Amino acid sequence: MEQRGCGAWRERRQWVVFMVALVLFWSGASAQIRYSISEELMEGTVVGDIVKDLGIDLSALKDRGFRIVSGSTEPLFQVNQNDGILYVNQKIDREEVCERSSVCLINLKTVLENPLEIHYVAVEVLDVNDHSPSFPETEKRLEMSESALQGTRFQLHAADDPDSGQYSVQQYKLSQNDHFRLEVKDRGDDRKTPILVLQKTLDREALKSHQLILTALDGGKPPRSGEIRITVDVSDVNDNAPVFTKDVYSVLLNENAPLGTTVIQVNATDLDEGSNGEVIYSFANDVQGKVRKRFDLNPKTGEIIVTGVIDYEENKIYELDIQASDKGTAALTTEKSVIIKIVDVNDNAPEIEVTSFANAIPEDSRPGTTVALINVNDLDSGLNGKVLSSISEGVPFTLTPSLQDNMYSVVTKSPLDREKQSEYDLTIVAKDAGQPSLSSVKTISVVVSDVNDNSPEFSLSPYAFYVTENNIPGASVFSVTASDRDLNENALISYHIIRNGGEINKLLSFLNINPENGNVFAQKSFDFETLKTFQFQVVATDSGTPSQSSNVTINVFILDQNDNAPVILYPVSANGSAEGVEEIPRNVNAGRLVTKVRAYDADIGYNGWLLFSLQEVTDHSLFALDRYTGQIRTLRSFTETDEAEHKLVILVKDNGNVSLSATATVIIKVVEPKEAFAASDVKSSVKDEEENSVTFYLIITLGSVSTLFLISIVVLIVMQCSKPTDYSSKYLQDTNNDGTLCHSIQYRSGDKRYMLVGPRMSIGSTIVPGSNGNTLVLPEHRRASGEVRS
Ligand SMILES: *[C@@H]1O[C@H](CO)[C@@H](O)[C@H](O)[C@H]1NC(C)=O
Ligand SMILES: *[C@@H]1O[C@H](CO)[C@@H](O)[C@H](O)[C@H]1NC(C)=O
Ligand SMILES: *[C@@H]1O[C@H](CO)[C@@H](O)[C@H](O)[C@H]1NC(C)=O
Ligand SMILES: *[C@H]1O[C@@H](CO)[C@H](O)[C@@H](O)[C@@H]1NC(C)=O
Repeated sequence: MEQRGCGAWRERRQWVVFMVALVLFWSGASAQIRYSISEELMEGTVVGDIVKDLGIDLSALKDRGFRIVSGSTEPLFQVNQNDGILYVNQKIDREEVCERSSVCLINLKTVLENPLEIHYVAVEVLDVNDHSPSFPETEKRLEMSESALQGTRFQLHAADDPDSGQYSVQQYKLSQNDHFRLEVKDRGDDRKTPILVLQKTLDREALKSHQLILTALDGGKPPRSGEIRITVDVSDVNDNAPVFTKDVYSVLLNENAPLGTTVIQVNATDLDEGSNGEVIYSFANDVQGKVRKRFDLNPKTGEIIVTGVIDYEENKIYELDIQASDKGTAALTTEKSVIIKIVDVNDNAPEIEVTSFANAIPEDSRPGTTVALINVNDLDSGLNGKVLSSISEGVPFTLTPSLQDNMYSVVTKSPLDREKQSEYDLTIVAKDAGQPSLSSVKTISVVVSDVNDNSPEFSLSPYAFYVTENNIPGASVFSVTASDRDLNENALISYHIIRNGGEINKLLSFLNINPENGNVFAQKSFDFETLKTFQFQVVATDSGTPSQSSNVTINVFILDQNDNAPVILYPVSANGSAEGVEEIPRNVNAGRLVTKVRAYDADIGYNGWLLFSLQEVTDHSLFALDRYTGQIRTLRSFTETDEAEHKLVILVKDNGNVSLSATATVIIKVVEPKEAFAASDVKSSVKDEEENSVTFYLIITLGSVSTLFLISIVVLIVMQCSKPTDYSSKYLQDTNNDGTLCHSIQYRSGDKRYMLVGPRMSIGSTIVPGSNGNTLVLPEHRRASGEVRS
């Protein structure tokens, strides 16, 4: 710099010298000359040829002494004594010598002695641009609010330049920027003050500080400059509202979310600084209380948490208006909606409601009859609310969906029968399609009401009753019962006997039936000997409308009682008593048939089974009576000593429980062989005639008895077949070896025991009362005494 400066000055020296203007002022006593030099000339630089200019003889210099009067010890100028040239003795700084005066003149006084001659020389020091403008500081920090208005001014320190005139500060320049421009206030006196003017408002958020460089320039050519770095810090003003980071806040939340669940976190940012940029969150004023009960907003973090029960069924969507405010003194606020969509969870079981219900349905209802209407509801939505309803299996009911949503009818699907099942518990299950699915169950009881669809049923069909003859007139002989599977009056039975005219009607006229209980009364005693069996029908009618009835055939079998005593058929005397006289030849051999007592008993079975015995006899060694046949035979031949007449009293006894008997008296006369023979011929022919008529009579009796027996067998078989299990029946092969009954069949029915008596193998007997069999009613305890009887 100095080198360069030195070179510059050397160049300029010529130019300075060249520029010396010689002004000579001539006055009376002295002349004045004036030189102009630039400041800062090098030591020894020639100012001017002062001697010549003053018109002094050069030779006089040494002789007379020529000097410059100067007060200072170090004079600025010197005169060369040899050639009279004025030169610069030391570097002259104009600013030092003249300070800020506009014309810097240094007045020199030269003295030439002998004679004293005083000359005045003025040297004008001309300014040179040797200083750059400078600012008092190199850096400057300014603070400006971003709210500062356009045109705001800010005065800066002026730059200083010691040079004067045109070399002083002439202009300022501001570095390129958008916001500021420079204004310069000229106060004259070479003093120019720069003023920073805001030409475009500041935005701290855009740029927090602005770096400017202010340059001051002087008027030199080239100009010299000085700089100051200006930093403008923009101070914050709460001019930015918080901004939410998302345009839309939308979130799904499961219902029944536990308390404290974070739903969403909202986030708003504020570009401002400090408290102007500190954001707090809150619910907007229009958020209802019921929403505030369920959600809470953390004012600092913006988290929305669950604080209440979230029920999809109550509210499917929440729209919360949220505010974000900063903490500036005039707080700015932004609102945003947060949409919380509640997701349905399958938390509601379907509900079954029976809206109408017929609690009794007639059993004759046709399939498809509606029994109940049910309404199935599920508060959930979607699959969680989609309900499948079903009815329990195995019942004759089904569910049919109705036109209305969620409505079902319970209808019958097949015919009902109250008698099979009178009540149904229908279990209706409603199940939703959620995962896991929920279901509910409802049971309804359906009662099947009775319809008169069953006719009465007799306990037996046909009935067979065994009635002992000689019953007490007016007493109940037997009873029939019928049952009806229906209910109440449909099952209330009344009985009556069918009387449809004809012969049987006469018989039936003495039979009555109690319409309520089916007891049958006979107004008359039965007589086995006149009527052995008959049949009639009883109708049972229920009281339903229309009523139903059914009939049953009743077979009545009259049982014999031992009410007939044996009747002696032979011998019979003229006056009707059982007496007879037999004559036999004296010479008969032993074993000769004398006669045969014949008897008849109208009863049957044991009651009619006759046994013969000798009640009285004159000589036991002579005659024997066959117990079964009544034949009287000789035991031995007669001897001379035997009497001629013998009397035999024969007891004929039936086998009834209380047996009845008759007696016959036979007088046997022993005659001489010849007359006896003749007599016996006559007798036998008479006897044959008698025998023939008896035989005929017996055939008829036997025929009817066998018919009755056959009927009895058939009836018993039918009874056996129709009720095989109810009776502990068993056939017992009775090998009763008392010699009277060869085979009999005992049949047990209830507490009665029936005995079928088979034909007896009685050789040669004329009257075989039990030969066609009969049915005897033997009470159980009679068995032992039965044996005794024979
Ligand atoms: C909010 O958003 C800003 C800017 O995106 C981010 O820096 C900040 O971490 C977010 N705050 C939260 C709590 O997410
Ligand atoms: C008895 O019942 C039968 C069928 O069970 C019927 O055919 C008959 O006509 C009935 N008799 C009377 C008299 O009602
Ligand atoms: C048989 O007689 C006894 C008493 O002698 C009597 O108790 C019983 O009932 C009678 N049995 C019949 C079937 O008549
Ligand atoms: C018939 O009657 C009985 C009594 O009833 C007599 O005892 C018999 O002698 C009498 N007989 C004759 C043949 O008359």
